[in-house]
This record gives sequence, C-alpha cells and structure tokens, in this order.
Amino acid sequence: MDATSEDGYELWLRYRKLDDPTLLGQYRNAIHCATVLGKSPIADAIRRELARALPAILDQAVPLSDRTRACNSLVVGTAGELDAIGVSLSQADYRRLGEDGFTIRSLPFTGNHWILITGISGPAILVGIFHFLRLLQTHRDIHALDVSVCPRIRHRILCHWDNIDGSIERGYAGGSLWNWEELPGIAGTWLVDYARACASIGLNGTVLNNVNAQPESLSTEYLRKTAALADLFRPYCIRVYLSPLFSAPVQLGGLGTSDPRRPEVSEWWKRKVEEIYRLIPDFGGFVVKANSEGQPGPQDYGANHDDGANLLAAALEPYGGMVLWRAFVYDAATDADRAKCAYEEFVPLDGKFQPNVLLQVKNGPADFQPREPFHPLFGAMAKTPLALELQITQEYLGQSIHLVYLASMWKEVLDSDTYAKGPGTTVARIVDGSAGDGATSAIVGVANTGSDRNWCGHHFAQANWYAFGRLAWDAGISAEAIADEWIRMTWSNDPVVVDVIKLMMLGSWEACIDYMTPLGLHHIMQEGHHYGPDPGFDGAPRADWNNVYYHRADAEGVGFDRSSSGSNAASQYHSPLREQFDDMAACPERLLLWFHHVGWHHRLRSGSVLWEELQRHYDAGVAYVQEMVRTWQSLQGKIDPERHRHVSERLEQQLENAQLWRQVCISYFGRFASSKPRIRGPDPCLP
Ligand code: GCW
Repeated sequence: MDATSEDGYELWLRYRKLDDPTLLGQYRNAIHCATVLGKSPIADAIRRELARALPAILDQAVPLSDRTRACNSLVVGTAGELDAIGVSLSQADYRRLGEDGFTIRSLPFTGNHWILITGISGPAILVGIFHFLRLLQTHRDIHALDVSVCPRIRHRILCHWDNIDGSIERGYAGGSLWNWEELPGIAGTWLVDYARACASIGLNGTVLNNVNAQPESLSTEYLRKTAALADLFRPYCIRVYLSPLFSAPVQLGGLGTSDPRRPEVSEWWKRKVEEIYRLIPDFGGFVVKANSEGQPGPQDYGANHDDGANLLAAALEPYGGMVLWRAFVYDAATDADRAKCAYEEFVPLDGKFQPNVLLQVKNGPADFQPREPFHPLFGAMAKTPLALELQITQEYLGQSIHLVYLASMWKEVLDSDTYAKGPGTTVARIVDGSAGDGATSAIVGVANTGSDRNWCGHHFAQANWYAFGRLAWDAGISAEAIADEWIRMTWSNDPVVVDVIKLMMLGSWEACIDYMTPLGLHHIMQEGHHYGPDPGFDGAPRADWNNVYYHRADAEGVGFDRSSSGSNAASQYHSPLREQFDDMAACPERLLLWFHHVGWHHRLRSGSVLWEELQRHYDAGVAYVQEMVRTWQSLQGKIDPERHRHVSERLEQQLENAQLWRQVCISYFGRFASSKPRIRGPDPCLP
C-alpha cells in the first residue's frame, strides 16, 4: 500500500481534515473546546471518540474536559448531568425525545456559544455525538443547529450467523469477528471498533451466534467468553443476545427431554438464564430458530411454537429479557406452497405469546430473494409484536462480489402498505408498533461482517451495514439520503465523487433483480452456495429445494401460480392487495411471476410480450453493470488507489457474473418459450 492508500478498516468513521477553508473556519470558531459531563463508561467512550475525531477534522487541538469553560464549545451531557449545572432543557422537550432520542442545539451561553448535545439517557447522547460528527464529516452548516431525533424502533439488532469454530454461515468477508479461543482473557483489538461502528448508526444489540445453534454456546465456558464481549460492548450501549439450541436441556443439561411442557425443562432454562444474567446483567435475550430446516423445536414433542417461545420468555421475564422467535418455517406438510407455510402456522397462534415474545419475520415469505412481496404475516398478527428480519449479508445477491445497495430494497419493504388497518398500515408502522399498541419493537439484520480488513469483503457492502442501522433508527430516511451520508463519510465530499457513486448505488438493486430474477422470478441461484444462476436445478431431496419448483417454466409459460387458481397465497394479503395480486392484469409487473404462471406471449404493459420483456430486463441489468464499470473508472485519481482497484476488480467480476446470468437464463427459458431465443454473438466477457 502506498501512503495515500486506504484499506477500508475505518469504515464511515473516517475522520479527515476538512478541506473547505470557509467551513473549517466555521467549525473551528464553534468548537474551541469540548465538555463531556458525567463519569461513566459511556461518558468515557464519548470522550475517546471526540478526542479522536475533533482534532483530526479541525486539524487543531481541541481541549476536552468534564467541566464547562468560558469558550465556544461543544457540551455533551444527559438531562440529569445538565440539571446539575443548571442548564437542562424543559421536561416537555425531554419527554418528546423519549428514552433514546437526542437533541443537538446551538445556544448562546454567558457570552459564548454552545452546541449542546443532550438526551435523557447515556445511550441517547452516545448516538447524538455520532450524529454530530456525521454533520461535520458530511460538511453541513453547524451555525444554528436544532436537531431532535428519536428512534422509532426500540431494539435495533445485528444478528451474526457465526459458528464457534470461527466460520460464518453465509459470511463472505472472512471468519468470525469473535476470537472465541482467546476469550475471555484476550479480546481482539478490533472489537471496540466493531462496537463503535454499531453505536455510530444507532444499533443497540448484537446476536453473537448462528441461529443454527450449537449447544456449547450456552455452556458456562462460552458464557464467560460472551460476558467478556458484553463488557467490551457495554460502554457503546450494545447488548448481547444469543441463539440457544432448543434441545440444549438434553444436549447440555443431560435431561431426557426438552419438552417445553415438562417442569424439569422449564427449571433447567430458569437456571441457565439465571446463570447468564449473573454474568451479563444487561443480556438482551434469545433469538430462536426452531422446527425449521432440521433445527429442534417444540413440535418435536407435540407442543407448538407458543409453548416453546413462552417457556423461554418465562425464564427471561424477571430480568427484562426478550425472545425473538423466528417465523422462518416451511414444513411441507403445512402447505405445498412454501411461501404460505409461516402464515398458516403462526396466524392461529396470535394472542398466545407472552408479552416479551416477538415474532421475527423475514421481509418476504420465501427467503431473502432479490425481490419478494412483503411477508403476509405483517398485518396478520394484531396481538403479537413482529420484528422485521433483513439480510445484510448478500446470500442471494452476489455475496461480496456484487455491488448492490440494499437500502432501496428495505425501503420498498418498509413502505409497503399492508392495509391491515386500512390504508397507511405500512410494514414500518407494524414493526415500530405505531400501528398497534407500540409496547415493544425490534428490527434484526443478518450481519455481513467478518475478519476481512475492510470488515465486509466489498467496500460497498459497508454501505449496507450502515444503511441497516440508519433505517433501523428511522425508517423514514430515504435510501438516497443514506447513500449521500455514507459516500461523504466513506469516500469523499467531492461533489463529482458523491454524484457518481450515488448514481451507481441507487440503481444497483434494480439492476441486480434485472440480471438475476426479473418480473417476480425467484430462487434460481446455484444450489447450496446460492451464487450464480441455475434455473434448471432439480436434484434436491425436497421439492422446494429445487429451482424448477419456483419458476415452473413449461411450454405454456413461466411463474408460480399463487392466485386463486393456484396455491392462493394471494389470499393471505388484505384487500385490495389480495385482489390485485390475484388478478394477472392488476398484479404489479415486478411481482408478476411470483403470483402468476404467465404465457410466454402474454402482452405486458410495455406492449412487449413476456418473453421479450424478460430478455429486455436481462439486457438492462447487464448494461447497468457495464455502466458502473465505466463510471467507476472515471473516478480514478479521485479515490485512493487501493480502494479504487479493489472495487474495480469486483465490478469486473460482477459484470462477468451478470453476463452469465443473462446467458444461462435466456438460453434455459428460451428452450420453453415458443419463440426461439435471440441469436446473439459471442459475449466478449464470458469465458
Ligand atoms: O437463507 C437461508 C439460508 C440458511 C439460513 C436460513 C435461516 C441460518 O440459506 O443458511 O440458516 O435461511 O434463515 O435460518
């Protein structure tokens, strides 16, 4: 690496000298010194962050203390700490902010100017200072600040599918971040940086182990290691969670059963949870995958999901812990259409869960596909809080090779109207609780982090970690605004760089759908690893593990008939969606082949027939990647060479893979389409 090279380790927390002299003057004048009130591990973490950031951005020393001084200054403190020096805001102001919200205000104070960052709690002001630093990093005017922000979702959690042996299920950025072998004695130096990154985007929880759980994670030995991580993360207000194996009472406890209705089983969980809280007093709770893809669960004993979830909830309740019970189940005996199973299993259980149980539902009813309709459980469980599970790691979206900005997808999901309580009952409002009683709320993102120096494998995959946090905090922010912030913090504030990268990012998700699974196609990736196309795959032991199950291409047409003439999955949605999805003419074309088996010569809104339209999408997707390759090249010299080269190489691979998708899918589906596939010349980028 040469001197100007960067390796991406700093993520978006890149504190660089401001290169705009006017703004630099404004910032220096506003921040002669900084005061962080209070004595607590959180206050210390804030001091460390400001000591790192302010001198770097302002390129001059910024005295930092725990007392206010007679100078223009940044002042940080909770309501109580400010009260003690007689400067608190009004009670009404604090009430509006709630537990985790913060405010940043410019205030005149005894002849000087203050920028005050305050909120009720330590976690609130921690996020507040990162917000303030973001304003500096993105070159905003800080003259007359009056910003108040509070999160809409209470628990904002990253979920790591990390195994004890250091591997990561669906991880594409190296091994696990947790150095289990050395813990609890030696903590990895990067762990605090992980916590800083999470805190900076408002996350407040992390699930340390894979939902395909191993019993050892709950052993005393591993709980001590988990406690060491919890201690490191605590000053950054990140609580740890674990995924327990449902049959741990047998495998770890030596009992003869894990039947949730047996007293010895509930006793075992009570004792285990007691042990956890002795070691980790602020432990968050359990995320559970049960009776799904071979994982044990209550149904193994003739009991049901509510029995299992409530068993764990009872053990956690005295300590304020919660259960996130996953709804990712698709027992073929429930319904022949996999997309219908979770709804059928869980809707009858609505109202049967303890208050500290949330049902954790993936964004769509299949499995983190490039595009799915929102999961019909959103809007169908009025008496159960639903946590939204998103997949940040790009299992089905080109892994750490493809540049795909996922905020656009997540916005589509969050903004989807379920019509559960009339128009406006969006998925976001169901998840944040504002459409119901609002008692509790959570959002979970399957992490894309690993031991790679740049954390996420692809520099642009960092944007998805960032965007998840920002949307978890406020689903109302636009994908564009998030991209804008992230680019400025991660790459540069140069307007050309910002515009070019933003353009690349904002169309990248739609492009990925175009070259992989346009018009509602889904689950046609290669078996097992899910990278690359294999629409003809038909060799799995279960029907719904085969790709042909999902597209059902034949001489007539293509697509899964989920209308009333088929599996009738459309009926799981509220009116008017169910009628819209049911009717081929009214169904949004982006979901057409999800809900309908459509004739190859069926005419679409564009005037083209389906087969032509499919090919047009494949072409558009490839063309978009070609354009990204070209525009990225145009940034050479404006971006440090190391990161530029890294991204260039990946874009080339993405292009090759997009072309492969087009070639394989057009030739495969072309065999069914009655019209002949187009004759195209050899693709120069294909091997
Ligand atoms: O997306 C699928 C993945 C599995 C994963 C499962 C789940 C953790 O292919 O690897 O297992 O979903 O969400 O449980």
